[in-house]
Amino acid sequence: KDLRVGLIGAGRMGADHALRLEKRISGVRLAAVADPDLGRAEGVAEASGARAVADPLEIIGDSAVDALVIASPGAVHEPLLLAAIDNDVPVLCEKPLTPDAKSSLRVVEAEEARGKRLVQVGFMRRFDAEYAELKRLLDSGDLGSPLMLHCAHRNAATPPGFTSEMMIYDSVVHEFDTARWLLDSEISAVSVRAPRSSSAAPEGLLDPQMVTIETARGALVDVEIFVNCGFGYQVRCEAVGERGTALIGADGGPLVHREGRWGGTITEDFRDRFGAAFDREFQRWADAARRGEVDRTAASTWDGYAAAAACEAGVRAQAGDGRSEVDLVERPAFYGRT
Ligand code: ISE
Repeated sequence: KDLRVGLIGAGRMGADHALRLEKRISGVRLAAVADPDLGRAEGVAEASGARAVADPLEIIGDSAVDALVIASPGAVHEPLLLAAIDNDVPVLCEKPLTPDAKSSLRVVEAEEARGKRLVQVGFMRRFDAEYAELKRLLDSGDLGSPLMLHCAHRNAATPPGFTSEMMIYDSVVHEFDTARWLLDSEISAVSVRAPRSSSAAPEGLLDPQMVTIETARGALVDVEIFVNCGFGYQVRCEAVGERGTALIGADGGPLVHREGRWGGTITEDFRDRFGAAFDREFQRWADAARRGEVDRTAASTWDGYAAAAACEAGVRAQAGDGRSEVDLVERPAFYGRT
């Protein structure tokens, strides 16, 4: 029996996920789409004949919906997640879990009180083939104990209204999750510094920035976040261990030689660079939900909270004297070991 999925949020991300659910994920059916802009919900729902509503709370707990994908703005995630947990509905929630640590912690506490893992957070890089291979390499010990990660996270350009703080909580949030996941450690402090801004950056945007992540187990992660690099969408990570290094995100694809030139192409946007990762994340999520489980390789509610706490430290560091410690509560046994 197909998993009947309710999609909340019919914007750019939601529309992309609707297509994914309809065309590329097996064992699911898009059963409902909710968006305050009913016209937009109807537009996304049309192809699959799904029900379109304006109020997302109408589809949470609806007997015709088995599971939820939340792709609405982070600011509205908390009440939706709490309603889903209350109704025992499995959820794949696009990052961020919620915009701040305090509200994320409320979701952690609600899920823990429910006593059942229901929520996954959409940190899709965990499902990217290169990141997964890097994680396997690090876990195997082949590189020796990890000491550092060197990361570059480059976007071609940013939408209007993108702020210096968003570069931390909307962009570098991915490195906070991948650092915790790759290095199997919580984050203890975040530093933020910046060179002079690029002349291509919109007025007032601190772009690029250099973020340094200190992990509780003593590793250091440096992240160049550059969101108006102009040339394409590029995400790189080089792990440095005591006995070796491994680099991912070097430009893939065919090496083309023609008319006296050589080179390849660079993806434009995260949806093509990580399209296959989203597909793998969604398929594993749907398969687990049909078994009444969550995909334990995905980011949990705890991971969403820990990323939110690191983002807050990053924004504090950016606004303050450059470095800030991460405030984290004790990790509940319900979420396993660090
Ligand atoms: C966006 O929200 C994402 O999640 C992308 O992965 C990231 O590269 C981009 O900077 C964010 O704005």
